[in-house]
Amino acid sequence: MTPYRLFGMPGSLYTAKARSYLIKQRIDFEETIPADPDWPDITKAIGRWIIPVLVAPTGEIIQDGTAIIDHIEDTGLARASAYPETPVHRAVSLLFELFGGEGLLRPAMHYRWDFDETNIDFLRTDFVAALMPGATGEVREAVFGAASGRMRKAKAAFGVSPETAPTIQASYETFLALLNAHFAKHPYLLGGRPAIGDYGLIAPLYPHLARDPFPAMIMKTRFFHVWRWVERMNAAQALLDGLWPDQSLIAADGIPETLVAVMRYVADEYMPELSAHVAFANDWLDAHPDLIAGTNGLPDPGTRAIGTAEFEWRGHAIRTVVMPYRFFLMQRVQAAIADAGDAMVALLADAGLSALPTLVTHRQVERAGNLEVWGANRRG
Ligand SMILES: N[C@@H](CCC(=O)N[C@@H](CS)C(=O)NCC(=O)O)C(=O)O
Repeated sequence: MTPYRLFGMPGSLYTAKARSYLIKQRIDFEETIPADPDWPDITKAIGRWIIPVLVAPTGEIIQDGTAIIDHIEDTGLARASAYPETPVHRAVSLLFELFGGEGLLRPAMHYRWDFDETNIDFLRTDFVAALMPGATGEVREAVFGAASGRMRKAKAAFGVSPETAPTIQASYETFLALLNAHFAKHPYLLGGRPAIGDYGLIAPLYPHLARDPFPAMIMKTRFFHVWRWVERMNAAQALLDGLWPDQSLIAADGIPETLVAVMRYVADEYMPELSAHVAFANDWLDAHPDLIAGTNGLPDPGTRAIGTAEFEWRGHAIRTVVMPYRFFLMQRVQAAIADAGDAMVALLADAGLSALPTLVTHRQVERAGNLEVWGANRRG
């Protein structure tokens, strides 16, 4: 049987989430690149150029890291489900899926694109090898110029600027220190095996922050246990290093103080942005009362952003791009928090996240045909 095929790039943030999951589940898959001759037909089928894409042995095409994980879960091929069975672990893990995928874009983009002296030769070779292997001379420069130009624009849209750079660095080092303290005692976020939160966090922490030369040095020289977790997340084996007796999760649905400390960081770093984005989306939805359910409400169904929102982040007024996909991940966290009931109330308060369940967009975000679309129901 043809194995699964994963279309992505070694340096791609979101490819890392799907890849890590497929490796951990020991799925038979081949990874390939956008230069693959099958890629143009795939982009046509999904309506936009976006990675990762998983093509199943049946020919089914699945775009989006979460959708890829859920596809494998649904087929029953997962060795160890990404979704913890106990309610607190499930909610906390989904929180880290959201934060990993969407909350660390400032350091991911800053450390990739603002250290050209150290990074640029690596990035040029890496990008061209995936987009047009063998290209030389002007063609090579043009391929890299187009891709890097787009990404440098995205960097600014996530709030990276000369003014915010020192704060991004300080904040990222605080994050690494907290995570390092946690991983010094726990091989994965919740104990002896990865869950959905680990798969979310690996997205920025491997391809950008552990693989690009400049930030790799920071992680390896100063935050060993985070680096070792990155290594673990790319290995089929558990690599418990004697830290944990077996592949079980922390007993009794418990969340250790080292992880509560990381949750407090998530609250400080990300809640103002999430709140501003929800407020912006609600104004936008109110201004589009005739929006047809099942669409993104925009002329191009592949468009991912609805605008930009300003908010206060660590003493800076910054403006970032609002993408409904984030609300899709946020809704998953909120559903898990609701299911956990009283068990999450004190933990959310302790972590400074009590407002998270109250951030509600007037329509839900759903996914259909590999796209993000607004649901029919008006809420809030
Ligand atoms: N929600 C998507 C996001 C995927 C995504 O943004 N992928 C990036 C690369 S890491 C991309 O394809 N960007 C489009 C571009 O490069 O133009 C997922 O999790 O799969």
